[in-house]
Amino acid sequence: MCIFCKIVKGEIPNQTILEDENFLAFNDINPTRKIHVLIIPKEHYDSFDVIPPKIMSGMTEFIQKVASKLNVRESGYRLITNIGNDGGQEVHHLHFHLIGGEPVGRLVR
Ligand code: D5M
Repeated sequence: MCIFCKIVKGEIPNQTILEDENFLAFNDINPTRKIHVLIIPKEHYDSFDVIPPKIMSGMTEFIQKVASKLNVRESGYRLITNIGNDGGQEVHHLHFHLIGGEPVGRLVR
């Protein structure tokens, strides 16, 4: 079973920010910004690339609730989802990184 499925099942501890029947938001173990939260569907999907589009509508609403709870909707924040090898994905259970709490900078090469 993947590490995030174990978190969903409560087999690995996490710092939960928000949870509902279908989604979970918890602090990244290795934060890159003042706020670094991972948002996942409880059901396992390998990545964004394979999710049924209908999952995203619930996920969008949930992410907005997480942003409200973190109080970053006015200041702004960045959402990232890494997909596959070139995308730098390490955990193969769909997750969005929500980073913020400070200016996160531009995407530059
Ligand atoms: O990012 C995977 C992210 O998952 C990475 O930022 C570390 C985080 N991670 C890994 N294990 C845990 C646990 N147990 N709790 C919280 N966060 C965790 P990726 O987009 O796949 O590169």
